[in-house]
Order: sequence, then structure tokens, then C-alpha cells
Amino acid sequence: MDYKGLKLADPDVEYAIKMEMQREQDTLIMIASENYASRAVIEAQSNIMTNKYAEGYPARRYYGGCEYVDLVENLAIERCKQLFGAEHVNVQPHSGSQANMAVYLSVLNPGDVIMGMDLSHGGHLSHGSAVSFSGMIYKSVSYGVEPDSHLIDYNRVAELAEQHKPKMIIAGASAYPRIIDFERFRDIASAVGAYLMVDMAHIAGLVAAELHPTPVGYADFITSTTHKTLRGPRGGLILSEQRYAQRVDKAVFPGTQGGPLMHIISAKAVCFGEALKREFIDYQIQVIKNAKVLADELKSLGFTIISGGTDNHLILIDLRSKGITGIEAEQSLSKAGIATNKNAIPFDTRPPRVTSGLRLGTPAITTRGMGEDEMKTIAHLIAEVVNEPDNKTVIDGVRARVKELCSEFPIYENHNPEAENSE
Ligand code: DSN
Repeated sequence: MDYKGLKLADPDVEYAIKMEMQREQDTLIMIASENYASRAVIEAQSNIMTNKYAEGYPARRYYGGCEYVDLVENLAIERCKQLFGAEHVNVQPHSGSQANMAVYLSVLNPGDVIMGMDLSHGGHLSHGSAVSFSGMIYKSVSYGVEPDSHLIDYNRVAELAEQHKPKMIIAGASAYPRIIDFERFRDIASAVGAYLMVDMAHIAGLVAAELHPTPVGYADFITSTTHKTLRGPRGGLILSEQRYAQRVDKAVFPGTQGGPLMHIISAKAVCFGEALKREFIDYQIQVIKNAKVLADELKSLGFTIISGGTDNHLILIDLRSKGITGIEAEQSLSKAGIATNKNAIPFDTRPPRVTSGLRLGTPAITTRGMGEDEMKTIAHLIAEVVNEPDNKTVIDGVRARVKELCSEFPIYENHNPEAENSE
């Protein structure tokens, strides 16, 4: 990518961007929520659409000169509707948490009871955690997974719903490797008269490719980010039934946001267009295949995998049998060029800054073209480091092999690290 103008105007920022490009090229990005957006997505989000104020919605703006931003927002909306079969779409949320905030605001009052998945069982901060607005403004009740199977304990969800009568039940997770039964959640919500919101941020790409059951038709509201498996720009979206359209739109603007980020909405339109193509389905099929092969290979190398495997794009490792904490594994792997994140495992006794688990994802390494053979190699590289996390010779050796592997799978066709470094 050409940053010649930036280099002249601000070499410090240009340097940081160039080094980040180098890092992303030379690292195995296995953070389950990250991906490589396409060149088209990046071009669409880095342009003069950033100049435009467009408070309001297409054809109903509070500023003049919105004809082209209307064009692009309508494209994003129509493509997103087609992608997910949704009645109403709002593409303005700046992030997943802001999408969730807007949904809550649309139908809840402060003090209402919400019920989401416990953070330490794989849920998300914005689903009712005490340190998030969601746990401060609303009364939060959490559900979790069964201790042995590590699957969502739907019977317990039903019991808790009966006991606490939440006004909204939230399904969706950041570290849950199995299929989520949205129909079951609908039944539980309906039985107690609760709204059902599904936050499908992690699995949106799989849902779009029909490789995970869709929440459309079950949930009153569906939120997502656009940058995880969906592989678009960093941002959020809300899908809903038509009957909630006005309330959702008002909760986004003016309820929780001002001017929409039109450059990001342009990139969302490109992302949804890409996701409607056959290649996107093939990509998602490979994401899941890779995750399964990686999980199987790790198991054969003595790792304990939460729930015994995966149905989606992520794997959660229970590191206790390896005698290493999440933070230690994350740091040693990082030195070896493998980017992962420490993660609580269900019923973890260690604090969130330490944890007993490690979360791995295949979306980014699949985008750069890696397949089953590479997953087996990567499992062995991970095992070498985790088995000897303090051995510098081992880490340096793995680092060199990671770099070599990465060089076979360039992240952007004409990104040439050697040429850029020699400038
Ligand atoms: N922070 C994201 C993740 O890593 O899963 C969720 O928003």
C-alpha cells in the first residue's frame, strides 16, 4: 500500500503503520476476533467520505450534500439485508458494544433485568458485566456452561429466566466454540415474555455463509461487529424485525451516536458485497475445517480443548494440564511470532489478567491462504513453545519457522517487506 503522502506529511505515523504492516505479515495472527480486511475494504474506508457529516438516515439527513453518502449507506443496507435475510438493518453503530447499547436503549429502562452469558464462560463485557455500562445501568443475571460438557446449560438458562424474569435475554459469545441453539433461546425468552437479542459478532461470517444456524427469525434484535469472521472494516450493525425499525434507528441516532462514519459505512458496503460472493462461502468452509484440524492436532499433542473440539472458527485451550497460565502462554507465543490471547476457561480460578486458558482462531490465517497442512505445522509450533515457554533457543527457532511460513502467504499481494525495508 502506498503511503507516500503520509510519509511526507507525518513520517512518525507512517512509520507506525509500516511497522504494523510488517508485524501483520510476519506474525501468525490467531486472535479469534481478528482478520485481514481486503484491499477494497481498506481503500473504501480510507477516503474523503470521512469528511462528510450525515446525521440522520438516507433521505432524512440533518445536513445538505448527502447524495453520495446516501448512495453508499443504501448500498450497505440493501446488501446486508440480502446477506442475512433481515427485515431492517442499521449500519451506523461504530462498534459492537455501541450496537448493543442502542438495542438496550431501544426497549429497556435503567434498572431492567438483562440476562447474558457470563464473561468467564465465554460471554462479552457488554452483555451485563459489572465493569461495563450494561452491568451498571441494568440489573444483570448471568448464565453459563455445564461443568463437564462445557456446552451452554439451556435448562439452567430456562430456570434462571423463570426465577429472574429478565426483560431481555442475550445470546452470543466471544469464546464459545460450539453451535448456539437460537431456537432454544427463543423458546426460553418467549416463556417469560423477554426480548431476545443475539450478538453474533464472532460468527457473523459463518452465519452469512449458512455454516452456523441463523438467529434471524428467532431473535427480536441481532447485533454484530463487521470485522471478525465477516472480514470487513472495524464497526457494528443491527438487524431487527421491521416492527422495531423506528425504535432501533432512534436509539442509534440520536440516542447513542452523532454523525455516522461514512467512510466506514462505505467499507461495510464493500464487505457485504464480498460476503455475497461464492468465494466467501468457500473461505468460511475453510475457516471451520482449519479450526477442526488445529483442534485435533493439538489434542494429539496432549492439549486439553474446552468442549472437546470446535464447530466454528475458534478453539479454547485449557492449559492447566500443561502447567502454564494463559498469560505465560500468550507472552511466550508472542515472542515466537504467534499472536493469541489469554482467556478465562469456564470455572477458572485464576484472575482475568492471568487465566488458565488460551483462545485461538483461524479466520486471519485462513484469509492469507493457509490450509490443513499449515494447521498441523502450527499446532506443533504452538506445542514446542508451550512445552518450553522459557527456552530462548526453542522460541527463537519457532520464530524463524513462523517467519518462513508467513513469507509463503503474503497478506496483500503487492506488499513486499524487503523492498519497503530497503527504502
Ligand atoms: N474483543 C472481542 C474479542 O476479542 O472477542 C469481542 O468484542
